[in-house]
Amino acid sequence: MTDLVPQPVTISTQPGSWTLSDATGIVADAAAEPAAQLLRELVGPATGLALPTVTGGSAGAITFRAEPTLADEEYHLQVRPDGVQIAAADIRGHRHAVQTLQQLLPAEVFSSDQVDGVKWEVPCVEIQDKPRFAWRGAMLDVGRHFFPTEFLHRFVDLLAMHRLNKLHLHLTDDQGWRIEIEKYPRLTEVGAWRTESMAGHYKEQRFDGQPHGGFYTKAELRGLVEYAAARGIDIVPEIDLPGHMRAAIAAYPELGNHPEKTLPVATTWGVHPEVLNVEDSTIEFCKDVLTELMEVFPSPLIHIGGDECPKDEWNSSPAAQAKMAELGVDADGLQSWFIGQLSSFLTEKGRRLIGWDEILEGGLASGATVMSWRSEEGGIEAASAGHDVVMCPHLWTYFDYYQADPESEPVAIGRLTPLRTVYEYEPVPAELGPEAAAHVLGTQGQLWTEYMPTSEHVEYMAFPRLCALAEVAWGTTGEYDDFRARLVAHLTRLDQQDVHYRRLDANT
Ligand code: TNX
Repeated sequence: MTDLVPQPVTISTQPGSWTLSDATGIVADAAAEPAAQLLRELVGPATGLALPTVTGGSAGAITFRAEPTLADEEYHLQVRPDGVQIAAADIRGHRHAVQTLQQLLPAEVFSSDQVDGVKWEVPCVEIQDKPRFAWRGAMLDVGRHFFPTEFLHRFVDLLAMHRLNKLHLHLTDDQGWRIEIEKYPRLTEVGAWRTESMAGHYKEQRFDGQPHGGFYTKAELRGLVEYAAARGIDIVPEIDLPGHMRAAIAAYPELGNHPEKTLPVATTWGVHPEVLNVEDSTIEFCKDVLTELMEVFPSPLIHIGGDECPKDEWNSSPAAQAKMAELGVDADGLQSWFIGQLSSFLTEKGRRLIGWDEILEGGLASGATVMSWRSEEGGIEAASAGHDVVMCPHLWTYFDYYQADPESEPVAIGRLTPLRTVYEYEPVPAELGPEAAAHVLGTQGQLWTEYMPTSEHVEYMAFPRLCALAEVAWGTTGEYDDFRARLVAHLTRLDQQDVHYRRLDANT
């Protein structure tokens, strides 16, 4: 099938076809072998074919070739009656070619069970392709709801299929702490559990009264990192601080501004007033947590959140006021100081800080990358000042918002982000000159999960909007109607994987 998502930069169809069969082998040198292995893993279950390694010149083979003149992530894919040629500078391009080749096969190739009676035929094509942006991602909030590790693996597969390359894992929030930290066991013993689920309607604050919780061990997360890396996906971990820390404060009240009060892990939606205090011991706690986080995640960028930190507790805390006086700053400046401490720490460890756009307030740490969520403004300001930015303004990239008329949809958070809106998003704001525009790394879709209690529901909110975002990030968007027509074919690939996506309707 030549209806691909994301659409490649150029694709030309030629007469004839090639067929994958039990006679097909793979030619790959050691550098391309992981891509060959990925191809076997992707097409093996449905086709039952082993795709053994063969020597160059074998008839009908799939040949991986190194082509150093190609750009980062670029690939050329040529399907001819006598075989498939794949060229790329490195493994990343080779992997993209594998994903594209899988889409060119009949949709049944996406089945996890063997499918008999299908001719695994691919039309002859020539594709030259490379992404526009280096950051093509999705953020999944596992704090508000916990999802099983198996789902994270499946989600990685679905991202890779769309040639996305970043999974930003929001690991902690007021309503749950989801990563094992050996030095602070109560973070998961206490912080990973709450007494009520958040599946109710936020406006009426109705909850179903069910306890909810869970966390990932370091071993599970290391396994996920490795699995994702083999599919070309980097995992960017987030510990959200100094706000959104109620689960941690429930576990260790001494981290908060009212250590005498023991609070439960939050069970309601919204921005909670409880934030970390600014004691040296709390900064040390943050560094200890980041140290263990870095042991699990090799990501050069470490996300420290920084969003929605209400300043009321600091403004009424004698200790925080003393700190502001000592530093000669207001509460925004205090947050900036807090983030700055962690930024220096990460830099010492050879990593860099990334945070939501509130980290701009009170002054941005040098070398920090900004995720611009409240609007495009933060991104424009940061890029103009020479900082890298990931554009994720909520009006286009929030997949926790409704995708159609709320009357006909399951409960979601307030606003509307229909498929077309996502598709029509342009990540580089027109006002940026070329130098600042080069700091726009790319974009990502946000899955805040207050109202996504199950993995199935995450899929419903994510797809097909992530299909649209993938094409925006790849940089090949055109007419919406053309995309929609390709999407109809593409959804049969998701059907084969039993993805619980939202169906298209006459209004989509
Ligand atoms: C704002 S976006 C938040 C999240 C919520 C989301 C709901 C951001 C950095 N913070 O905590 O889940 O709105 O749409």
